[in-house]
Amino acid sequence: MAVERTLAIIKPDAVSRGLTGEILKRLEAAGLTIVALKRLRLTREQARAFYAVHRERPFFDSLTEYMSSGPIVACVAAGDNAIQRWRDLMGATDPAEAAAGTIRRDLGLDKEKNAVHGSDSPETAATEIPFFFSALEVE
Ligand code: IDP
Ligand code: MG
Repeated sequence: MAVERTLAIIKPDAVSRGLTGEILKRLEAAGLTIVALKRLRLTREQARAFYAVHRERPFFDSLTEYMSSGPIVACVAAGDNAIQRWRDLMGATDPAEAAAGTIRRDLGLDKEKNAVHGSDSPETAATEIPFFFSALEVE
């Protein structure tokens, strides 16, 4: 299987609660490799651009306000089947519905403030990674 790359984000609710290390530890413990990493704060406009696919959804304004409310940690994780493996580690969107032992179940606050983001397909990863990282910044 080819090595894949996925964009992982530690969202503001998790960064502000000091969960960055715990989440990166889970990512690495699962055998994924961190090939790029940065901490930053999105502007409202940048958050709206990143989540543009959701612009018609009722939660778009709240989501983009929240995602620009404080610092995030963006990471490129690499490994065999990295996209699906990171989605499995994250768990379902709503922490209340996420499987036991997943990041969202253990650490998420609610369906919006659910601790982490992950690309959902190779096509999405191919646009989400360059949103945050230049080619020079990804190993
Ligand atoms: P995903 O992050 O599991 O891929 P998406 O459906 O792509 O879920 O939604 C993107 C993000 O929007 C979610 O991670 C969550 O933060 C937020 N979100 C999704 N659905 C809802 C909702 O029904 N209410 C509030 N926020 C939501
Ligand atoms: Mg999604």
